[in-house]
Formats: sequence, C-alpha cells, structure tokens
Amino acid sequence: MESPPFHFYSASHPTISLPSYSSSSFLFLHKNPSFIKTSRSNNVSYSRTFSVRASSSSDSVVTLLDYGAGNVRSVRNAIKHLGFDIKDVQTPEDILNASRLIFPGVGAFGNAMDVLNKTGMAEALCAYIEKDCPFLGICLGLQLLFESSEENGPVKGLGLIPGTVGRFDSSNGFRVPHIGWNALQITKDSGILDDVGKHHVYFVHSYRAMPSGDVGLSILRRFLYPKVQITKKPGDGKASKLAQRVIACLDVRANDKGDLVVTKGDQYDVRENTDEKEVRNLGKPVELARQYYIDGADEVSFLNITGFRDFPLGDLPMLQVLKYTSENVFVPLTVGGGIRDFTDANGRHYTSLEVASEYFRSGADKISIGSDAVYAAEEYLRTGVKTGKTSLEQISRVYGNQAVVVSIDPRRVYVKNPTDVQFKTVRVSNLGPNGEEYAWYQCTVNGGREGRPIGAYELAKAVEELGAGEILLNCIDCDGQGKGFDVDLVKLISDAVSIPVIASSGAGAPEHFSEVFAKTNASAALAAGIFHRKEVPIQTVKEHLVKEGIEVRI
Ligand code: 1PR
Repeated sequence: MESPPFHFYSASHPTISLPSYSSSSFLFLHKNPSFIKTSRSNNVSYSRTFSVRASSSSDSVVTLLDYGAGNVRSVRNAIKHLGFDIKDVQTPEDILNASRLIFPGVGAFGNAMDVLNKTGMAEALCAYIEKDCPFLGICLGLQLLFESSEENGPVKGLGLIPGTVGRFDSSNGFRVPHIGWNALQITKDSGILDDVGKHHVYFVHSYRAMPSGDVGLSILRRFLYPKVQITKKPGDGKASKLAQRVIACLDVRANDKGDLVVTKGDQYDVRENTDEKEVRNLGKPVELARQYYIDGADEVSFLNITGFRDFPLGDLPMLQVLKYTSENVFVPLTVGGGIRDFTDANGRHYTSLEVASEYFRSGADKISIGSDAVYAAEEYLRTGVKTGKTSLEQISRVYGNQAVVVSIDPRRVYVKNPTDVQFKTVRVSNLGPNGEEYAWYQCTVNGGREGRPIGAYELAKAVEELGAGEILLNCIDCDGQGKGFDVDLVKLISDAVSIPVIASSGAGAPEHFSEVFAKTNASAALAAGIFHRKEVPIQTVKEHLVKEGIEVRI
C-alpha cells in the first residue's frame, strides 16, 4: 500500500497542493514578491506572497520557537550539528527581533493555536512574516499558517495562507498516518532544495513530521548557509514513492551489574544459557544506535524491556541514552517501555502522558505502548466506550496519532477449528504440533509473561480506534529464531487495519524482509539479533530489497 509522492510546496504555483494531502514534513516559507497570493481569514484582507528561499542572515544565531509540546530536540540537535547557536523565544518580542526564525511545530493543531494565541506569539508571528524575515516552518509550524485545520476541529489557524489542513483520506487504501521515507515532487527549483534531488525524505504525520537524516540536514544547511557552495553528493537518488522501512530495534535493560545494555531474547528470554544466567549483553545502546543510523537504518527503536516493572522516569540512564542518541542519530527514534499511569514510593502520581512527555523531551519522535494498550483495548471492547482517559487516547490527543505506536507481543495458539475460540483465527502455513490447521494469536503483557483474553486481531482493531498511529507487531514464537517473520500473523493484522504495521521478530536473512513485504501489507520490517550479531548489515538487506523491486531509502 503506497501513498503518492508528496507534492512539495510549489513556489511557482498559484495554489498549494497541501489540502488534499493534509500536510507535509518540512515546508519552508519565505515572503517574496512573486508567488503565492494569500489573504487572511479574519476579514482584514490583504495580499501577501511567499516563496521558498534561503535565509540571508549572516550571524550564527537561530531563533527557535518551541511552544512547549513535542520533541523539538531533534531540530535543536540538527541546528547545533550545523554549527549554529540557538536563541529560544521567550516573549513575542523575541520573534520580532529574530534575524531568522525556525518554528518546528510538533503536536496537535488546536493545542498549538491555543498557546500561540494566549502568549501573543500568534500576532508576533504574523508581524514577523509580514516584515519579510526568514522563516522556516516545519510541519505543524507550516500548517499553522493556513486558515484552519481539521485536526481537533476545525480550528482556526493564523490565516497567512489560504486553504485548510485536512486529514488524509484512507478510503482509497492509503495508510494513515503517512509514515516513512517518501519522495518529494519539486515543481520549481529552489536554492534550499538543491541537495534534495530524488532522495527520500521522512514523513510522519497525519499532521506532523521532523527533518531528519542527511536530506533533512541538507535542507536545513541550505537554509542556514544559503551562499555557501555545497558539493552535491554523488549518487543519483531514485526516490519515487513511499519506501518500505528497515528498522533496527534495541531491547534495553540494566544487567545484573546495573549497566544499561542492549540485550536480545530468544522467544523473549534474554538470559544466557549458562549457570549464571546473566543478561545477554550485545553492546552499548548509544553506540549501537549510532552505528545503525550510519548503516542506513530508516528508524531506530528502543524498548525498555523492564518498563513493565520499573518506572521509566526513575530510569534516568534510559532517558540519558535517548538524549545522547538524538544528538547524533538523525532518523526517527521510537521509545517504549513502561508508558502507563504510575504512583511512586512518595505517593506522587504520574500520568502516562507525563511519562510519554518526558520521553519526547528526551528525544523520542514516537513512543510505543505495550501492556497498557492491551488493558485499554480489553476495557474498550468490554464497554464499547472510549473514556478519553487511556494512555493511548491522552497521548495521541496531545501529540497526534502518528506519535503513538502500539507494540503487540502475541503468542501463537493452535486450534483444530476456527469455532474453538472466540478470537479471529488464521489458516496457518505450517501445521501445528498436532496437525492443527488454524491458530489465533494471544496478546500478552509484562514482556510476554502473562497471556490475556484478547487476540492480536481484536487488539489491533481496537487500538486503531483508540488513536494508535502505528502497530509494532512482534511474535514471541519467532523472536530471535532467525527463521523469518510470521507471515500469517503479519498478513492478518496488516489487512485488518489502515494504520501502518511494522513486522517484527524472526528476521534471519535478507530474503525474510523481501518475503514479508511481498506477501503482506507491512509498511516496515524490524529486526534486532541479525544486526546486533553482525550477521547481515542493514545495507545488504536494502540492496537485496532493491534487487527484488521493493523501494527503499538508500
Ligand atoms: O509493556 O509498555 O512496558 O512495553 C514493554 C516493551 O518491551 C514492549 O514493546 C515489549 O515488546 C518489549 N519487551 C518486553 N520484554 C521483552 C523481552 O524480549 N523479554 N522485547 C521485550 C520485545 C521484541 C522485539 C525484538 C524483535 C526482533 N522484543 O523488540 O526486537 O522480536 O527480534 P529478532 O529480530 O532478533 O527476532 P510495556
């Protein structure tokens, strides 16, 4: 299932193609006397024209508008990486005094407009853009310039660009949120897009995306260093559509000495098969993540696998890992483990939203929820009521669906007849131990320790309704076995939902990746052991996929 190449904001076109696509990741706006005519939505009607061009300011300071929600850490890190200092906007005057302003809007439209209106930033932003000063609006930071958005609403925007921001239409088969590396369709040359060529660019939205990876850095570099000649990278990118993603996963936990290590289980058992039964240690989280980024991973996931019993906000090393990783890894980071309501030893209550917020602040682009999503789905299926209070609903309301992944840990249960159970079964490709032809997939919690009375199919459909933007589909039976993904399971779930599904568990060879993409509607494939044990480099997997005619980001 593919979404079309995104139409990059066209400076030569009298209108913007955005409304039919909802939003795009990075859009750069600069007032200029020749292009798009705009008028405000609040009856103070006047014309304004914009184009995409670079900032001409020569100082080394970038003013950053961080209105307080979501992960702007990756943008911060990217700006610093390019050698610039950041001045944070504290007051509306800081906007008016900026020589170049970057607004990496993250989160939901309604909440962002509330903050901008209450703080006087909305007016300052309009005045700043009117002054023809350099402005880079990233994702929501661009969307907010439109008249209104369907997100949380309709909600009125700043009204600087005519048109509305709408939600993708998934009825034509596109998976929403649109997540992954997709092509840009640039209809007019622009200095800051010189290095983009035909490379893939990361999108993660219904309504939001962040600049990441080399292309994102390159666009940012062109904005900040407009006059510098940058040698074009060799290699002709061939991006034409949404690429299938290859994700490296790091299961992280403290070993018995208290060091945070990347570990890896066999069917979720992470202890060595020795008398000491020590936790398997496959490396250091920050170093491995950096390596996978360099090797071409499209995303990196951290799963804090003892999160079900340890409180993540008490786990400062894990937050530190995220912070350090996001300084050098410019592809999206997902983190999971322990996202739920929690009361600490001092009686202080933390909501799951607070836990997630801390992860976002530390550098996560998406968070992933395991056990808590199972309880939420069970309750929802039992009552039919969306309370709005589950972690899924709360976090997706503030950060958007695209920022919320549900991680499913199912175990295969064979049955003779589909009617033997109340859960959705599949006819299995390989018969069960007693010749069973069918199986259902039982969800578990607490790292596979406890089976629950809900199937993966039922769970997937329920969490989609509750606001999940993506599903990370593990399989306990296949985990660490290297015999391939559970294609029956991945097909069952990726056919059942319209949000993207990440196939996980069992990769042992490049052919396993092409198989899962060929036989299912998975949008991404995740692996751990094969990469940690250096059996197959990520690049080899991608080269194999290209050979098989599957589009990937190279
Ligand atoms: O329940 O919200 O605290 O989240 C806990 C998270 O930790 C869940 O996402 C759960 O999947 C994960 N988790 C808990 N225990 C384990 C364990 O292994 N003992 N890891 C665990 C899950 C599965 C994948 C693995 C793939 C690919 N690991 O992350 O990376 O199976 O492995 P492979 O390529 O080597 O086959 P909560």
